Amino acid sequence: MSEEQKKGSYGADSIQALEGMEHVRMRPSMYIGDVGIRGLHHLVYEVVDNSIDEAMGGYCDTIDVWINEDNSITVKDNGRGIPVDLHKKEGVSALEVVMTKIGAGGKFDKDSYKVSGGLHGVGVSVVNALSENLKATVYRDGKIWEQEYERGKTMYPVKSVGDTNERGTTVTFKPDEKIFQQSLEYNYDTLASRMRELSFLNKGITITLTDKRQTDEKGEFVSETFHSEEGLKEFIRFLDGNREPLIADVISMEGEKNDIPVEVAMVYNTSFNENLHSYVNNINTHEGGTHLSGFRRGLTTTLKKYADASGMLDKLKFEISGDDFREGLTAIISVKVAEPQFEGQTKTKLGNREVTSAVSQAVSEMLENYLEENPNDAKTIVQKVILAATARHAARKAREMVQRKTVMSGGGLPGKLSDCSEQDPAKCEVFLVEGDSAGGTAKQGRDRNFQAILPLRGKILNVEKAMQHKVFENEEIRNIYTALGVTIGTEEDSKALNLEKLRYHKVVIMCDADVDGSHISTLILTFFFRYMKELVEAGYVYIATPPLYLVKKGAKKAYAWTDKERDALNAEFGGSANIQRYKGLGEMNAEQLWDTTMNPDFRTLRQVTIDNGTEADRIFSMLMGDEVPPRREFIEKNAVYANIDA
Ligand code: 0RA
Repeated sequence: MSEEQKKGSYGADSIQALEGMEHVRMRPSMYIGDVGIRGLHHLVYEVVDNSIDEAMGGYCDTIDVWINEDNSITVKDNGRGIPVDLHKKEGVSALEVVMTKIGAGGKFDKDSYKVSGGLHGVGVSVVNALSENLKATVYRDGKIWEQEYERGKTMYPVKSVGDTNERGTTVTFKPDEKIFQQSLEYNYDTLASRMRELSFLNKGITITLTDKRQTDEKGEFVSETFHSEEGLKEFIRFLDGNREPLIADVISMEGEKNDIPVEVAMVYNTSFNENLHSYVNNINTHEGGTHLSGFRRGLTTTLKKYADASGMLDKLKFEISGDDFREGLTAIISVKVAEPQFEGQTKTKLGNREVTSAVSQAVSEMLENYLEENPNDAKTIVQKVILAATARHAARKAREMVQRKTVMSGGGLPGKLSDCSEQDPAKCEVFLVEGDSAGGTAKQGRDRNFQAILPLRGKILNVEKAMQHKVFENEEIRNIYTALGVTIGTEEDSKALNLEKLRYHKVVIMCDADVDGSHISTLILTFFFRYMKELVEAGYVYIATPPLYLVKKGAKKAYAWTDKERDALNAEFGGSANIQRYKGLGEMNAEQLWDTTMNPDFRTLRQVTIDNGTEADRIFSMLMGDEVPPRREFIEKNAVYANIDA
């Protein structure tokens, strides 16, 4: 350490580092996406990703994560430990450079390229900048080293605080309340899903998550350990646990094509849905991209070739489309790309051209082998494809009908829709309301300038269990398409949605606040998730939250959304208030519905987001599948949307 460093005066490089950290604090969203719940959790992923990198290099096999009592987070690994020796160019320890210099992350070892590294590999220094305090402890070369920071500023030079036989890195950080103003509270389930996902994507690593804020029946901290020996194969079994498999095995491959590591696992089930999940460097690429195109191409060409050669298609009177090969398919594609180019609205679409052929080749080889070695499964799959093609043929008419109706604007709106007068979609809302009577109340209560009402009859179709043509033939569902003004895609990709003519930027599901109501919301959400995913991804779907109680005493009157609120109001009114439990929207009059649930000044709308696509998929297949017990338990225990609502 130079004299200058000891005195704490900064060299030119340190000043630059400081400016970088200041920039992160001034524009946090540029680095972590947002400063809400999502961004808060992102900090953990960023730190864990560094340890995952170390594990992928083969230097580490155990990662422990704790949610501490004060909502700070500790991440510990048994890797090599971040180097603490002097970084020549920066004039401070390498640890300090990693922690305080934006983008310093992987500069040390060029040989093992960074393939993980947070949303876009922003690095742990970003977490440091956004933390009230952070402490790094390094176990390396027989010593324990330590350094602390406050809001990214170094508190003291790296110091040795003891001896050790261990190796590794431990980071503890507390997110800064000045930055994360919405909430500082970590959600155990959210972190657990991500840790589970990481363990499937990086087989062999053991990740433990422990919540020091909660204890179980035995008085022990809530904790789970995630470890997968079979990686994606196990991931598929986990995802498809609630579906009936069509073939016994999960088909999988792992290898390298043109220097791109490619892993694929897939299975067919008896459902009618396509579930493709793709990852680049452990990041879920919601918008797909070149690796997904490669998968589709490899799958279609190989299966088509096999089916043609088998003679099974000889009597078929129509063409088989790409969609048909993917009905009832669940697949995961995971690639590692050295310099990923992310595109698209949410920057989760892979752009690197070279990846398409790498994945396509890998998939073709894997499938060719499999089909050859498993002729019975091959036959079952081709039969399923033929069935899908036949149904699609039947669906064509139904789809054309929806299309014709939606293409005509204005005149073709459903009779049941009470539209609003405003024309600008950005200002318009539509409420999907359970039942005609609640629909009537909503119609009276609304502000007709910008709020439209579409009543839906009873339970809408469970699209999870219906073939596509049944979905497009369903009247309630057709009404949703026409009311929203969205058109559906081509035959090649029948579910691709065109949002250009979307008539409302808020689509609000409004159901009773009871088990039946949440079942209906779930049915509607399932439809949106499977058929209008783009709408959800764009953030246009919301859930209304009607109150559970009306608490009245004399002239005093207030609403409560929870039992706790109810009791608090009762106490506030001096006790023995008159308490009315709303069993459904129908029990509210128009004014009450407006005051509590529809008036933008007072209502709470819950925006539906898909934070974790694979988890949402699993939950919908569970909620809407054949197994009744897990569904009942889940619906009764949780608000249905608990796990997909950010
Ligand atoms: C660069 C070089 C070396 C280790 C690491 C980074 C490293 C970073 C993190 C972040 C969390 N855990 C980590 N573990 C290791 C080591 C270079 C060497 O020892 O030769």
